[in-house]
Amino acid sequence: MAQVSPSVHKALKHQRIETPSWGYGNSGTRFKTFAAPGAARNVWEKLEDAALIHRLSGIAPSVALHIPWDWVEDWEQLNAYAQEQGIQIGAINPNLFQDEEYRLGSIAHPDPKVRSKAIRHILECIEIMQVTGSRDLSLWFADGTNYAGQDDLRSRKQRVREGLEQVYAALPEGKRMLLEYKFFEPAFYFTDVFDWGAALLYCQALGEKAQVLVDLGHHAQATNIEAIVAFLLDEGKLGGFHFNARRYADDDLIVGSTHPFELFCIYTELVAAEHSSDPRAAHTARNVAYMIDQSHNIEPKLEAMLQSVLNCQEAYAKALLVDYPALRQAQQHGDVLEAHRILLEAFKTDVRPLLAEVREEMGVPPDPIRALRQGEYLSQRIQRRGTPSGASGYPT
Ligand code: LRH
Ligand code: MN
Ligand code: MN
Repeated sequence: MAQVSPSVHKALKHQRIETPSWGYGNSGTRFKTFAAPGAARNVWEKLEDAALIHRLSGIAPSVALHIPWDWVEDWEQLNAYAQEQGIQIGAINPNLFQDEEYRLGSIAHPDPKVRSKAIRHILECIEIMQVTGSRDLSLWFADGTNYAGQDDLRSRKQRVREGLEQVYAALPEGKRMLLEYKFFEPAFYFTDVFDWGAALLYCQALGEKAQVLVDLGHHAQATNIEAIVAFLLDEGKLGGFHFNARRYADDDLIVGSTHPFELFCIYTELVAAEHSSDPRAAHTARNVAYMIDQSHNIEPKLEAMLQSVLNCQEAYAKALLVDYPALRQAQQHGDVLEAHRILLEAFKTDVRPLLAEVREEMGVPPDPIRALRQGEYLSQRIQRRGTPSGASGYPT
């Protein structure tokens, strides 16, 4: 591999990926949850596991929480515990889908009492963010309808807009609201925030603290996600990612496992925007929240999470190796295949030696997966935790 510039090393050391608390507990599909030996049983153990992934990778220093799955009485205490473990609490995800009242939706529900309950829960999450120091409120609504005629679609749109406005008004300075879209499930006829365009319209109407969250699993198979990323960056509205692999739709398996080229192309859009002369795109790219949203069913949880973090690292490393000036020149000359080959050149580079070097410089194991497998981490957890049965903190 040709000499790599120190700026690539520097960028790799600053890469950040947030892992989700719900990926460390037992979870499954709606068909079955297989109990994983040593899986985390509560939020404390989830934080312990997230901290291990950070110690092994060096680039996963925060963990997202889902409320009330991760409910505790004393948030100061949880925050202090996270810090003791060497990590931070990241995005807060209100849960607006598991309560009886949400049968017909949360903020789009026809009954104003249910809508108020949903808003109260989100406001409670904003208070938690104040204690945990979280920057991002991560909003996903399971709201939708199953049958044509079930509810009035324009009224639902207005209710969502009103609800989001109330939440936005309560967001303190320095906090952001990330709005996640999904084109299907659990409702299959209509979903209230069904795509990036709908999410973007809401966020544009709300103001600059509202941005769109792109979950890779929430798209139809042929969707060009990197194009969505480019559009949102250009509008200053890309707030964050939920990384996973869309082959599995919402079963949320290892990112980059089936579409590594897509993940690389997404990262090239981000790297290009970060270095662009357009201040809005550059600022937006620098503030993107990179988060994983996965919960593994049959594979070992710690290893799957670590693999996901490393896949993002590899995609980012390759994106950093793209010769962007040459790419722009080929594009301007209309040299279709030269431009494409410039991307392929970087994508096909074996970055494993580079990453091993960077990891050594960072003081983390050069091969984190091997370190995880060879260490006592899992056996100690099995001894301490046993094999917790049933799902913990994930809808099945
Ligand atoms: C919904 C979703 C959303 C939830 C998470 C558990 O499919 O992607 O982000 O909060 O899964
Ligand atoms: Mn998600
Ligand atoms: Mn999802």
